[in-house]
Amino acid sequence: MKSILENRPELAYEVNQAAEVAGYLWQKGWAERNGGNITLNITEYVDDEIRALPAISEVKQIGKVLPYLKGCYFYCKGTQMRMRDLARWPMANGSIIRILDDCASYVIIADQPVMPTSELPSHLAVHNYLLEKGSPYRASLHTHPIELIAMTHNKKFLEKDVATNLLWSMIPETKAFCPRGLGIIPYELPSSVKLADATIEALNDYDVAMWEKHGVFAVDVDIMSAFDQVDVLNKSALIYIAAKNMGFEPDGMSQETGVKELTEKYRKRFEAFYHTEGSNTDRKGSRRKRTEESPSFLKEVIHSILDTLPELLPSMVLSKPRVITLCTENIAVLKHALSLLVDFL
Ligand code: 2HA
Ligand code: ZN
Repeated sequence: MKSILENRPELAYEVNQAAEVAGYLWQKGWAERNGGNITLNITEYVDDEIRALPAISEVKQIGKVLPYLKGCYFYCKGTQMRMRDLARWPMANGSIIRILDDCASYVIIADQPVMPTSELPSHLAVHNYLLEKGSPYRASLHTHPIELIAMTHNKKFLEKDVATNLLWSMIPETKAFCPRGLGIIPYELPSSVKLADATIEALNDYDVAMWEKHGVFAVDVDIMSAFDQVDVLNKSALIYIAAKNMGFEPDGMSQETGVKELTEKYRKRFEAFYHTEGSNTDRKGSRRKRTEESPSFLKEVIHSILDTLPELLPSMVLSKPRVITLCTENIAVLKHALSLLVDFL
């Protein structure tokens, strides 16, 4: 049988990235049995031929009305499927669905009638929210990272931003690549509406939400970037635990050191990236649309600096920014923040 991925290199690239990430989740021990979920909004890769494909399942209800998903298409991990199997056979352990015009139901269109994850309503609600707020994020990941989950068995790490600040202070990468930190969601039943609603609320302020004693939910432009955010957070947790195992409380980096290192690291990445830009192609030689390697000054430096300013300058009573859109007012705030930074450096 012909796969929907055939002769569609961009769509195949996204789905193969999900397979690659699924393999990492299994290798890291974060995906026991059928643990974890991946959903990708692949609507931008859908052509007229895909739009004309017939349904290969009956119409299924989502259980919610999600108006921003009208006519959208998603790749979803299958219910009860294993990440380690999805890593090798993404289209036998996941499927592509079309949201119908009532915004409340869907059908499976390819390759096989694999029923999507039981967490589909919460994943789709998150995608609906991302589209509603104009976010470029198209991928969502739920997984069970061991050390991060272990931290949520201690009440002190459940307080707002305590875990985030500790994890950021372990290595500069964590703040650079997870600049919005880890939002904590108190325990709720898996698959519950309450958990989905709390996740959406947390995603206002964070890209990664931690479900107490269960796992993380991360969103980003693509699935590899969502994985990277969880990976750097868990790496920090491992460093913290390693220090504790050596019998001491780690010093942690001050926010000031972090800002300097972020700026220097960004400059090096920028220079390296723009010297090698010509080789930014995939294995088949066609140009990639997006790459997680491209440096983002806004994400890696400005977000982090703005997050740091309220702590550096408490007298200014600054609050942490949410998503930065470049309107005149925000540009003025950015300029002000940068002038403070220049003084500070
Ligand atoms: O779908 O991890 O929490 C598998 C899960 C649910
Ligand atoms: Zn789970």
